[in-house]
Amino acid sequence: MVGVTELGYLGFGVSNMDAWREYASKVMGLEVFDEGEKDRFYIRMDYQHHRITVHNSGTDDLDYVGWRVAGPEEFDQMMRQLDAVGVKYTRGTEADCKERSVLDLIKFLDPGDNPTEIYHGPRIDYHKPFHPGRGMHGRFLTGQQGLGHIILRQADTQKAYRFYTDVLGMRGSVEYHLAIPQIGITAKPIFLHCNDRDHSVAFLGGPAEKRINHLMLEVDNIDDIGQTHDIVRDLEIPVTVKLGKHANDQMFTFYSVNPSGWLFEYGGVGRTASHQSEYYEYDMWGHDNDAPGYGLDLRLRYDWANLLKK
Ligand code: MBD
Ligand code: FE
Repeated sequence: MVGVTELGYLGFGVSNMDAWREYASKVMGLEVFDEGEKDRFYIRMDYQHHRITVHNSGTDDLDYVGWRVAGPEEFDQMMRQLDAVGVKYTRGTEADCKERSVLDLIKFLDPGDNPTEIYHGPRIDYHKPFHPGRGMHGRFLTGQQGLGHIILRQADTQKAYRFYTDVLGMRGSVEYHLAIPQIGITAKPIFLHCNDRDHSVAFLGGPAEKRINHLMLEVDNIDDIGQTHDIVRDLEIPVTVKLGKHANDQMFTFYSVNPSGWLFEYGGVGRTASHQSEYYEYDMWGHDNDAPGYGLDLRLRYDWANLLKK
């Protein structure tokens, strides 16, 4: 049994390419470049040729997710693991590999019908140091921990959990029990890891308009979190979840809306995966809701008014 090793690349489909170029570089501080193709541009976060391809496809959603495996042996074994459970995949052609800048890849749909790719051998441009789209105090934290984490739509979170653990080799569990009194249910989101990043993918459950709820980008310097938050606020970009600290990855983050109407979570200075299951009823602090309607209208933190009632 082999497992994926990192969340390695993403493809976004967007309707407003110019807004995305500005947003990625000037708001989020990412490096943006193109290779003269009219229908796409690339986003860098580190030495990898690109981490994100922004396609002029008009979907305003996640178009595909790329999970890395260590090398050719693991790639072959992963195909056998998919065969064993009857997942139909297509092998990337030479042109597909060139398009993604990888040595080899396969494409298939995950249990939630999210276009998923497994690859090995990303192109690394060590001659081209990462150059942020605006001043940064530190850097994006990627490396062995991949590009960040994503929250994916799944019609059946238990089925998705089984697939990502038993077939893709990830580990994790339900990590929160969050009461939602308005609808009388308890949300039980699942978080999965495949390296030292606390989670690389999570499933909230429940209906969602888009495949992706958010992409989390991690930085290694608290001053970048403050500066990016200032920029977002000054540009009056809606913040959906205010600054706060999660219980699981203990990262100091906030969530704001990107030009496609889904969310970027920006933060860092937390902890790595504990590699043993835990669950929480509350975040550490903060993360109050602000702009509603982006699929994260959850009360995450403890209500300290209870302190006086008891
Ligand atoms: C996360 O990264 C997150 O997005 C939520 C909703 C809860 C815990 C960690
Ligand atoms: Fe998150």
